[in-house]
Amino acid sequence: MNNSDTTSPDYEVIVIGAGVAGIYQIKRLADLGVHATVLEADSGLGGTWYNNRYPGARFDSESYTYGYSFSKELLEEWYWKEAFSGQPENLRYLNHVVDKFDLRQYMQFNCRVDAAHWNEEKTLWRLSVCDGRVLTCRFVIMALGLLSIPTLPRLEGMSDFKGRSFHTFDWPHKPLDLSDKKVGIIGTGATAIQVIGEIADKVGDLTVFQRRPNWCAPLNNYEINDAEMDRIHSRYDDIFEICLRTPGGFEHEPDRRGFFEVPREERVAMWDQLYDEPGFGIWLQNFREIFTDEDANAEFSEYIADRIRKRVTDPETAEKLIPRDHGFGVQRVPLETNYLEAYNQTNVHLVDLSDAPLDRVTETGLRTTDAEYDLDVIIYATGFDAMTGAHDRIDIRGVNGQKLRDKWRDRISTCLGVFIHGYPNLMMPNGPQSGSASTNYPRGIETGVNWCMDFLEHAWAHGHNRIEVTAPEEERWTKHVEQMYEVMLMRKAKSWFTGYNSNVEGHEEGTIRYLVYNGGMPKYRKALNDVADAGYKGFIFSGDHKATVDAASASVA
Ligand code: NA7
Repeated sequence: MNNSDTTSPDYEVIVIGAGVAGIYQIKRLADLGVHATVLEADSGLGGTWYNNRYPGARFDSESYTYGYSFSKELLEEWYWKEAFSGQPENLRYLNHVVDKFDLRQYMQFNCRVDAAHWNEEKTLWRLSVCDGRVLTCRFVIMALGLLSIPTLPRLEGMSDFKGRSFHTFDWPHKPLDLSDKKVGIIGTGATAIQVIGEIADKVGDLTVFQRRPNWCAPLNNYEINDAEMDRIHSRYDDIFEICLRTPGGFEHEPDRRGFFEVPREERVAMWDQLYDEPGFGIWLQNFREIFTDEDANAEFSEYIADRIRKRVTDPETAEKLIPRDHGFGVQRVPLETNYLEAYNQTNVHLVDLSDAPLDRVTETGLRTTDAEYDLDVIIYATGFDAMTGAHDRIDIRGVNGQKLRDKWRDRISTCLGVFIHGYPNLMMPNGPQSGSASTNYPRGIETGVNWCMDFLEHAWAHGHNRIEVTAPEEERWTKHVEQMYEVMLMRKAKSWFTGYNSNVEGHEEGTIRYLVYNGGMPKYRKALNDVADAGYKGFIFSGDHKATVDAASASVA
């Protein structure tokens, strides 16, 4: 179908991406009877959980707080098997959701969108798909994922390597036997920390190439039996109610007592308890000063450093695993299983790249400035072009042909992380500067999608075919997001939270990119609601377009 030369678009809404956000987004559109489709670049649904098939890939969120909350029936019939469920089960869950609600009919796979151009005259978007089609729609919804564009190091010789090498995001879908292999892994972020803990005792030999260590804490995963799952089922209302009121969208609530008002022994007793508990409690149930006060952060970081010293047998290795350039929690905290203990195994070696950086990839392995390492497999656990990377890969052009890539080159600006001035009818339920990145992701997604749907229903009910945020309203939000970084210790961190990526031009050290809304979920939701309650003040509506909202026309008119 291609009627792009008429003013009636092929679809009312096109959703780009069939990950966790895209699935819920199309569910809401389908329920309303909106003529919509999802274009997905991969050959299956699931986004992050479709791609990241590396050993050890699993939730850091409690499984039962990660699942969708929109359907009681879905909640009741699904039995999570682990507190922090692994990738295969997570993908099975998402497929179950899609089949249960018959959503596959709206999804088109192997459909990478290469370009999205706004046509002002016809008030529609024209999308170029990799299969050669041009599809038009009134509204485009970007559900592209936060971490969907993997980045490789800029090293010489990468194509010379004769063994197997891949980014963790592209881990082979077919089983890979590493039992007698010499494996090298570059990176010690959240991904590498999961991989290393999982494969250390399953590979012949493992060499970890660490440029900077990362603070981490135990995941403390456990199996959930049916009886426990039944108890969880009975608590779901409470669980989601708590997730709604906590900044991170988890059950973990920050300790609101003043750090220095609580005696040191009491602080330590609390940390001892949190360290042994499952999940992000050690990060998010801690004192709030951990995020804002240098002294409080330093004291707690030293506590975690001691934990590392206790768990890693060789003192020299332990010291190398302790971060010196940032405190605990100012970068995204990886949760681990057996990560530190892996370094006590004789087949696991730590190469500290701060002494001798990587020089190049050779035919037989990796070379640093002072040694050569023979390897059969190289795993690049080197991170992502976070949050804006997937937008940058699409040639998005708004009013007057302005490229989004150019607009965002020096400064990312959005309204609520959802709208961008100059890009009418384009929405991002989980975009940069939205509440999703710093929260339990699906909780942020449901909030974002619900708000977008309310906005669309408002537009359809009033016959508006064009919505655009004003420049001042965008500036108001962007400044607010930027100002919030001022009190956070994380503003100094070299992490994807500040837009740092040494492998992407322009994102290297020294450039801070304000990608994350740091106010927490309740404040973010209030900001969204305030805009809606004010009748979407700060937005320009126009036209008297009558949407093709078949089933919905009665309910929204
Ligand atoms: P991260 O957290 O961005 O980690 C990437 C890691 O790779 C980090 O340790 C980097 O060191 C290292 N890296 C990147 N490039 C190089 C080069 N060229 N040489 C050596 N080391 C390098 O990505 P993850 O995939 O681990 O985690 C991303 C998110 O996924 C995570 O936050 C969760 O939300 C899920 P650096 O620190 O830059 O020195």
